[in-house]
Amino acid sequence: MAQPLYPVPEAWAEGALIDAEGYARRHAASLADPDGFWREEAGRIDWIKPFTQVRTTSFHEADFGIRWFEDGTLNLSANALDRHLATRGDQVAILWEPDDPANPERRITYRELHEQVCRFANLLKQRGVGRGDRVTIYLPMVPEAAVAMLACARIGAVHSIVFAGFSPDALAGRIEDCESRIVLTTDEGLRGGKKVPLKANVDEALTRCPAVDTVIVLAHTGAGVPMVEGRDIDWAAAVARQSAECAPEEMGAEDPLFILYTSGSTGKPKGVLHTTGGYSVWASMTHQYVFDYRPGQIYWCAADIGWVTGHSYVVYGPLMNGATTVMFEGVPNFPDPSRFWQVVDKFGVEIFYGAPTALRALMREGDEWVKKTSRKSLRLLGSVGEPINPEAWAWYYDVVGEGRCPIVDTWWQTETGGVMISPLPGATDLKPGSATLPMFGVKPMLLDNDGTVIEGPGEGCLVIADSWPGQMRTVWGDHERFFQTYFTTFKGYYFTGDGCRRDADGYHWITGRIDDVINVSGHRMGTAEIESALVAHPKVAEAAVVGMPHEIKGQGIYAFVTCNAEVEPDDALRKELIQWVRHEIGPIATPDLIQFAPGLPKTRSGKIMRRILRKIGENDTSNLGDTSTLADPSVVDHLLANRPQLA
Ligand code: 6R9
Repeated sequence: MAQPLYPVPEAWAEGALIDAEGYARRHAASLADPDGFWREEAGRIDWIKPFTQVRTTSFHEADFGIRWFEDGTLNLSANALDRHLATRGDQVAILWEPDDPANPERRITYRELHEQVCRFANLLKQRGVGRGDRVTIYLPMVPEAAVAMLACARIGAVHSIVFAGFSPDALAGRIEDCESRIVLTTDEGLRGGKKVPLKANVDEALTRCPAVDTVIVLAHTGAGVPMVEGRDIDWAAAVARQSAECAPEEMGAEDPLFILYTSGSTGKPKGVLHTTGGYSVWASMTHQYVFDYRPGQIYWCAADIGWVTGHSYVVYGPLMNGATTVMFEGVPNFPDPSRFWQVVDKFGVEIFYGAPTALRALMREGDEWVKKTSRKSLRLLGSVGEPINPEAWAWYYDVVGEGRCPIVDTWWQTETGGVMISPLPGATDLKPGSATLPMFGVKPMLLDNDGTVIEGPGEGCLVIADSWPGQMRTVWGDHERFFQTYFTTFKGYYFTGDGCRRDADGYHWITGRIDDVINVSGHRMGTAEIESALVAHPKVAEAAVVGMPHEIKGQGIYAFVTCNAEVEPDDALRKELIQWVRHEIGPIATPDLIQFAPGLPKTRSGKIMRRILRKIGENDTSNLGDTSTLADPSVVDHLLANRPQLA
């Protein structure tokens, strides 16, 4: 099948940091001589003490370990702030756009950001936070979230950001897992005109977390929230008393930088741990090359800091590269579906990086909302979080970008720290829906289920053959789980959990998760987590959750629920279960469909045959495969006859 090809525009080929020839040459060099390549690339960082050892990495059990630049020392906040003061102290570092366009934006220069970070770092120290201590950040998209991250990095504390859309329960679990004693939050969050009771959520979570002795509360909406004497501190008042000087700690390259919890196919979310040196090099390098970034350009990544994209491409990557980074508190369709593009015009955004789910939602509202804005400042568009379907790609390219902006479709994961497979705008001809080619130092490979390497065109399980600097180092508190999860499915390789097709040009087409992880609006969710929330309900006996195609979310959540014997399932219970899951996990886990089922398809040994449920979820019931090994094949007929449809 011939794919449409969008060649690199001439202007990009001429002026870009990396052209096609440069990409091919440097990618080959990065694999042929990784030590030489990374020794040079790491020069982008101001090291306090230079490293002598580039890497000590092995994916094999006998000598398993991942260490980069290990005897070097540095401070990431100094690389994001102090190094810019002499040359761009008065340049805006963070350009903040509030939820409600009637409220004023905020422009924070590098000098101001440096001062705020120092003050906040001193406050953390005063509360007893030091090197290696974990700080839980439960903040909405306000500049203080970036201040808090950088302040942790400055003093060597390890931040763990919990998305401000998560429930008290999810928050409590993450506080407990990393044993943090301190939580940062606001009185309320604000999204699409709706208030989110963040401080109240923290209070509820902390009934389970007695070890937390400090909550720093930023007054954001000004709602008066109750403060617990001795535990809760008013952010502004406490910061005002701090010195504006705070020397950055000298951190080892392999000292922990942050933990970010992410869903896997089994059990509770994993605390993905990233360390300082390799992550800094990776976030900075990928941000610069993927976006062809030049210091001072107005750049907007629309991700929330609660996800890895917000870590690497709202805060760390851009600030290390001297960017003016836009931080948006709101949502794409408030007050109306023009909002993204109005903000682009207001600030003169040159580079916009967003998620396919938002594009699909906006596409449905019609082109007029886009066309009434100018967007003439835009030069480059990016996509992240899930596969972008060709329709959404075409709309992004033709309508939003008016055919003049390349789209970088960036494939990566929380675990990878930064972009792994992506076009470079001056180097790579585009094919809609393909993340195209690997970043420097990345060697993607396809394996079939028994581990045989697939050469040339084909489809299989996507693995990465060798380490890269931004790779996660461990699962917080469970190194064995790290090894088990990523390095045992295919011995000697990092297993991504994604399926992938490679075409005759060597382009990569991510086909989606091949484990029990679903991707809802670009958010990763383990089906097991939703199942365990459902079975925690007193009326539920058993639950199985699968993904289903969803026009806007990419995947929706389809839950099969078996109730306890005495329960008569009805619509009221369906609504109750939906509320229950929202409360247990958060609104992003809201089931789209709940099918009550007297029984689930099980093998004779009692294992749920998820393959069949997935097929029903996909509404692809023509070929359910072999059902003869089921304990009771009639269960399937009942499920098929009663499949609900999306409203
Ligand atoms: C950065 C981020 C990771 C999973 C990943 C894959 C999916 C991300 C993608 C993509 C196709 C892309 N994914 N980017 N699939 N094309 N450009 O999203 O991290 O939240 O950990 O999710 O998202 O399935 O494995 P994370």
